[in-house]
Amino acid sequence: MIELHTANTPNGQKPAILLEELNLPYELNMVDLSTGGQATPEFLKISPNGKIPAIIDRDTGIVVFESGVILSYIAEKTGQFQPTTLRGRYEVQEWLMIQMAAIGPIMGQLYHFTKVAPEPVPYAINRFATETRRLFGVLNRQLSGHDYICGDYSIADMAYYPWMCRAATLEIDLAEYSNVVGWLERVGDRPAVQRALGIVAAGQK
Ligand SMILES: N[C@@H](CCC(=O)N[C@@H](CS)C(=O)NCC(=O)O)C(=O)O
Repeated sequence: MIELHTANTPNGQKPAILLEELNLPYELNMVDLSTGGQATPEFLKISPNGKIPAIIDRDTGIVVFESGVILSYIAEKTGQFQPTTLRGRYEVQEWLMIQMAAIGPIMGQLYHFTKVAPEPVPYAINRFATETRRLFGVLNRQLSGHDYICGDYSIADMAYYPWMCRAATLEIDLAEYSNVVGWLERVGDRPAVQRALGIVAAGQK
């Protein structure tokens, strides 16, 4: 049984999507970010960077933090949602790393400067909006001729979806990215994805 410590954010949704896809039993523990639940001494023991999500695998005693690593751990443990070949698995890791290192942080900064910053900073908004659009273009090219990012549906898709589906909130016009639009529909139509987003939003299963 896996304990999932999470919150209703894009990174927090990713492991729930995989667990729902796998139909694995898991215990949902919501961390209240608004009251600093991520910075308590107990939580820092499982996630030293003070960020959700994190898991505790009670079967193995292994604790994992960082959403991309959590997806990789569960995929490796179950042998699902990643390719069976070494090359294929590393292709998934390449795309997962772009999500973790670029899409997440850049869209996170764009959200901050457009929705949270106490004063407008046009240089920052322009920088992060330009880079977000460039990254949407990268994914759009990768999805040309593929239904999913690495061919078959994998943990790479589960990592990108919760971020990419927020394009409208960040005023990213998807008209230029038709492959991304089709992919968003395919992934968003999956019952497990819908269940996961509903569960994390409700804070209960
Ligand atoms: N690279 C990390 C980022 C995690 C992250 O930024 N989590 C945010 C929510 S999406 C968080 O815990 N924020 C609370 C805080 O910064 O205090 C991952 O993907 O797991």
